[in-house]
Amino acid sequence: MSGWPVLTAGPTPPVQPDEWEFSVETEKGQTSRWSWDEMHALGVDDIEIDIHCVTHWSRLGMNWRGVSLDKIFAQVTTSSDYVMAHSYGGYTTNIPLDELLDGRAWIAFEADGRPLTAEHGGPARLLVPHLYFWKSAKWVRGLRMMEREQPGFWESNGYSIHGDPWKEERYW
Ligand SMILES: Nc1nc2c(c(=O)[nH]1)N[C@H]1C(S)=C(S)[C@@H](COP(=O)(O)O)O[C@H]1N2
Ligand SMILES: [Mo]
Repeated sequence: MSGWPVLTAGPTPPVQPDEWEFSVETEKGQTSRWSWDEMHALGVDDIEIDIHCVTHWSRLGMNWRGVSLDKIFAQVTTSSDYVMAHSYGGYTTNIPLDELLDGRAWIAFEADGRPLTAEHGGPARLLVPHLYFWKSAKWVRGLRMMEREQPGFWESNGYSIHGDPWKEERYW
């Protein structure tokens, strides 16, 4: 897709929709799981947003399609305030739970009217457009609840733990 750079640390993991599974594991070790079809059955939103990468590019007015994290967390009981997102291939990124709620984060499957390509995180990625794009974990496979904030991949490699593009929170 023109004007949309690919930024991946490492190889693109091959993940098929029929083998993709998403899970949320709580601090008590309870795990909820959704298959591709179960995830779609939660209800799909159309989203128009801008994305911002730490390396100074933005892509404005993108159309995405995905399931709101509000729908997922409606089915999860947790008292933790922090989340570690995990991807197929091993990438991780940490996000406070409240940043993922209130219609601000999705499990996204489509961008600009097409299924996400593998290099952009297909079949599914996290989409948290109000934070820097490294929080939008490609090939997302699940979230783990954490009682204390811990750094993910980029957060322990020099980027801000929070990642708000409007506050210029780029580095530790
Ligand atoms: N699994 C995974 N997700 C990832 C990354 C990665 O290396 N692996 N890079 C992050 C970074 S730094 C950015 S800017 C965006 C880039 O997404 P794009 O390649 O679709 O533009 O994905 C984020 N999500
Ligand atoms: Mo990035």
